[in-house]
Amino acid sequence: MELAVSSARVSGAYPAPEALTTQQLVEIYRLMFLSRSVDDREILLKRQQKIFFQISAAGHEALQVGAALALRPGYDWFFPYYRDRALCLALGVTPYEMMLQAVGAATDPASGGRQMPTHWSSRPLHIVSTSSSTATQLLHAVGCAEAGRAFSSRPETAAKSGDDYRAFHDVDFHGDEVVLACVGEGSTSQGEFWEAMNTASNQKLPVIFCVEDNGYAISVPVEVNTPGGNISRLVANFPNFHFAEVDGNDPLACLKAFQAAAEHCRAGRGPALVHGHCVRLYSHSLSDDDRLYRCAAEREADAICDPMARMRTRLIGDGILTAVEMEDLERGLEQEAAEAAEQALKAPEPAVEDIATHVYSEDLDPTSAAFATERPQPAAEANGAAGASGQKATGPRTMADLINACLHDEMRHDPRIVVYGEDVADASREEALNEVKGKGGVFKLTAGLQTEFGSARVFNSPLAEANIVGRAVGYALRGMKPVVEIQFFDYIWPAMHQIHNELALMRWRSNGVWEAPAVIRVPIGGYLTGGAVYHSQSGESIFTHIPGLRVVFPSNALDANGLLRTAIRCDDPVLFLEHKRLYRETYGRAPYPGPEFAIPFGKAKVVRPGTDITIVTYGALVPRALQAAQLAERQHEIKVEIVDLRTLNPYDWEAIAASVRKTNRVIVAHEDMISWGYGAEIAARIADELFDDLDAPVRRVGSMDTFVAYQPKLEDAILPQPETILKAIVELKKY
Ligand SMILES: Cc1ncc(C[n+]2csc(CCOP(=O)(O)OP(=O)(O)O)c2C)c(N)n1
Ligand SMILES: [Mg+2]
Repeated sequence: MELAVSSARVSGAYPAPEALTTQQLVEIYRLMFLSRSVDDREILLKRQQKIFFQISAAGHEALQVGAALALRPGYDWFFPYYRDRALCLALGVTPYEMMLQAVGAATDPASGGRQMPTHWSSRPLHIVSTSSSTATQLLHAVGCAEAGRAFSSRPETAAKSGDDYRAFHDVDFHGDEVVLACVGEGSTSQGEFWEAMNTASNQKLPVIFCVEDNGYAISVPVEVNTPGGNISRLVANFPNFHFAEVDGNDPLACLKAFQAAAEHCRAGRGPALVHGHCVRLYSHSLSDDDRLYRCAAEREADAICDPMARMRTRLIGDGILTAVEMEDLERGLEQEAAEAAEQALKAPEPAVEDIATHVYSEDLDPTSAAFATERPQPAAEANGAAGASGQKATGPRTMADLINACLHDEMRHDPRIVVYGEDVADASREEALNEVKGKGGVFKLTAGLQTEFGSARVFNSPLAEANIVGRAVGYALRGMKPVVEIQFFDYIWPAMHQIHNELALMRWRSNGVWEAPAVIRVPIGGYLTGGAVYHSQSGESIFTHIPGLRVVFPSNALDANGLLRTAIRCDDPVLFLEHKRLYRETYGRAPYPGPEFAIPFGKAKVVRPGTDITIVTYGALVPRALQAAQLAERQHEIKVEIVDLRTLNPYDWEAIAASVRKTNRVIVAHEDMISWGYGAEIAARIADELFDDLDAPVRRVGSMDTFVAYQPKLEDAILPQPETILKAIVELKKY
């Protein structure tokens, strides 16, 4: 009998268990045994210190092969977790490819030696890059399903465009595609599991959640993670779901369960959850020893359930294979795993010079001249544009107006944009819009978008920040452009895990195969008189510390418009910080600059020329520094030059250096706390690289090292004021 992994897959999904051919039955066993063989070979390599980490699928093979064979690689979409070796083998990843990752080879197709073994990724098979974080992938799966639905219902969305990120994103989609998302039972305790269930249920998305329940999360037994010890019972009331609880040691029962789940999803009836009870035959990983926390009897009971033994007995018992044929098959598979390892050990190691490749897009550089259309259009040309209310745009407009106008223009320009977040829609109950004006964001920045572009493109999310960003990752990796809103910077923290470990990392960890170029708009900052602790926070340096994430912080209406356009059209994830106090200030208003106005990232602006002292700043400190500079000139005849950075990552080092070389004195000023703030990095670099140009120490101005208080007197004292900056100017000039 001739057997090969690829032959299992050419026909797409397998038929129902009753209709399986003997070859297909053997193939199921072959895949299971191959998975175990690769695990065992890796364990050997780890003990020989030829690889550096090992985690196995032992005991999960039946469940995983059943899932894979019910679905179609390269057609359906897959969000596995680290234990899904048998799943990935059955989808078409080869043992050699797995071994390449185990040895950390340059040619490891999943990550180029960047990720641990079993952190899967294959674009041709639609296996999306897996992180080590438990349950984050479930929200990506939801966003992926939403993107598939968007492409299917609006196929024109898939069209390419030469002038933005779309040039680099081939889109493929099928109206009946299904998304599989796998997770361990312990990880269902994560909020992201519940947030994913929420949206999948509400939107009837074709997502199959596969809970691989081996009864343990490292050393923590299921009843500690799951009240009552059974996740199926807890989720049973989610609407629109198909639920199945299955013996995860029986591959045919599993295949059947996943086939029924897929049918439910493909028919558009909603998501499914297949809860498979399986066994963890080895310890959690090779770094764990389960004899430290599991009784011998319990471990022995699991060993008896080994799915491999059951399927072997069945194939021999039913006369499908003789004992000798079985023996030949198994030795052949062990040999295959051994040869894959041997080959992989000869593979080239990654080059140190390539370490920084794929932190950001290699295709589209947002600092490039392509984004330098900075000269605003003459007013007459620009007058045709409409903002939220559809009125003609003339005269100076606020930052809020010009951000809103940019969102309108870009949504017209690019059908792949979706806008969602908390309260961003005009009204979720559309019929209300016959009677009322609509909300459009707590700051009205998204006003009128739903009314113009419809509820499929502009909608409210659940009140869950990880949900917002996690889904954005899923949308973006399919080639859509989510432009989402976190309502206040103060509440970005539940999304931090998704931003840090997923959004910003997707491209680098997959060695450039996947990317998630979403835009997150976030109102930030204080000076609100009463904004207090939870509506005044800054903290931009926490995000500039994340490789892969662009961080933008405009100080005026025109910059906000042009930089938001670049953020949306570029191919990197962008955190777009909008200072709430600047939204409607008289300072920095500007006429509408037209629908093609863009400003490249990394280009600072000298907003006030001077010769005596440089102030490097951004955001709400720009108008405050300007006030201080005027006072310094009037009262002390000190001529201050102000450099508005505009983007914080990348930042314009050349502009800083040119100014410091001219003035020889520099203050770095920001609203955020001084200690560990953004200014610390800039000040350190100036001290390091421009030491010979300095006539005085580098001075920093920022807020006190506290949160912002409610009482206006305290707020004034905590945040830097023009007088604070003036004091620093005068002191620095004395050197
Ligand atoms: C967010 C997060 N927290 C903690 C960990 C460390 N960790 C890795 S696996 C694991 C247990 C997962 O158990 P379960 O979900 O049941 O999956 P299993 O390993 O049993 O298949 C933990 C705590 C992690 N990887 N990610
Ligand atoms: Mg578990």
